[in-house]
Amino acid sequence: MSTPFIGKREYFPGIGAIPYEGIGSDNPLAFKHYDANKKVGDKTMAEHLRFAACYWHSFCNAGHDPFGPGTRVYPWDKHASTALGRAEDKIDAAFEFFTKLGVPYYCFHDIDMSPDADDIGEYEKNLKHMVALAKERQQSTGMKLLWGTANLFSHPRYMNGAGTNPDFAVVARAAAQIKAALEATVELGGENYVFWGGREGYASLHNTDTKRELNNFAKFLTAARDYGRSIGFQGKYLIEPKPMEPMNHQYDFDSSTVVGFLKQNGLDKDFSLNIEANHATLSGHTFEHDLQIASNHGMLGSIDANRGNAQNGWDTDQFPSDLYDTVGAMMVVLRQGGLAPGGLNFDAKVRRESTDADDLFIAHVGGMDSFARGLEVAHSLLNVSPWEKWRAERYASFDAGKGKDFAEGKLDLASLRDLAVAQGEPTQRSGKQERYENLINQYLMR
Ligand code: XLS
Ligand code: CA
Ligand code: CA
Repeated sequence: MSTPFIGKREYFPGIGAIPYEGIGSDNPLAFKHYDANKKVGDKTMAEHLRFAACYWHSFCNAGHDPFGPGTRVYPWDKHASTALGRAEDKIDAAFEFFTKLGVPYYCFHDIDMSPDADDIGEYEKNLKHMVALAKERQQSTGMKLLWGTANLFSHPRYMNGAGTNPDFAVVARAAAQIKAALEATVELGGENYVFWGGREGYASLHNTDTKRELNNFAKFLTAARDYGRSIGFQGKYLIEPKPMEPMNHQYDFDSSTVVGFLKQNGLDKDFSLNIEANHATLSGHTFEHDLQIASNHGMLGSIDANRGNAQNGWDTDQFPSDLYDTVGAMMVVLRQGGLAPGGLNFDAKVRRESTDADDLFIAHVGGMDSFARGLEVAHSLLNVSPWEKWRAERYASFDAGKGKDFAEGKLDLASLRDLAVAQGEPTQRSGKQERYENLINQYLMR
């Protein structure tokens, strides 16, 4: 992370590289917990957390909502007279921001970085041009690409889905974009490639053949996987579950649903999951639940770090600031031995009312600090506190003897019945939930 400002002009004047100042500091533009080189266990914070910033919310979204236009005027949109010129300015702003913030990774959709076009040749040409610039900037700053993806949900042609569209012409059109986005990801050394099935679902069952759409979806993903491998993509493919919004129902509903779909279609070796906090809560789970289920299958690949809003349940994509969430998430990540080659991508946006240039920095600083503190607390809970011992004791009856035989599938129902008779009424065992809740608070406040 050498030069904080590399473009034609500076877009965030007055803001330098964000320093670590520790918890005594009240400087909003300094880290209080995230100290990139600090060791937690055998890895540094930077190695554990693998932070990424995203292109779409921070550089493309000016704060529009269904009731009004954007509230922020972006300086990178003001100078150039062509879409390509504005994209070139935007890439300067993006890399200036990434490097000043000190995140090692970024993520983008094809048309965040490069102007879209209905003509496929023009779209591909634009993307190649922008990817060449991104490559130069990656080389001069040391920034890396956590994942690339294609936006198959914004253009009106995708209103009925992309890979699951009832019209084959749209499926093929979507494939053209995935092909280009995979090539871009390979060219930029992307470590993962994400599929978020934004409109892969339905608005109404009346007109939808779900069996056919799901079969087509599997063929679409298989073709994408094979093409990526054929051009040298060695990273993980990631499906990002979300239960609804924009559709009434989305096929990639939650971790369990996606794991089942991948296994059913022979895709589970190449694909893992990218879990977004706000999508997990939309599906009626907690963030930690969806992380844990993916991890149980060895398929927790990466995380989109954000949070929803308890008052309305929408996909509000707020920056993560809830320490209970980050502790819970990092417990899952640490138990599975880390996230690499995935990372923690801030798929989060500042509020529509947050209109100053420094708000984008403040929001990311808060998210990074929240996960850094979550990491430290989770590490202590797992390695210092009695948490793991208590949890193991709860299941100790399966560690030896007949309980072990049962867990290994060696006991039939009749022998279980005879054992029940011999042992008599089981002794009541408290779940002791409050003891764990108190332990989290105790370590959070240390
Ligand atoms: C939208 C999704 C999207 C994916 C990438 O809700 O979170 O941004 O992460 O297409
Ligand atoms: Ca996301
Ligand atoms: Ca979201």
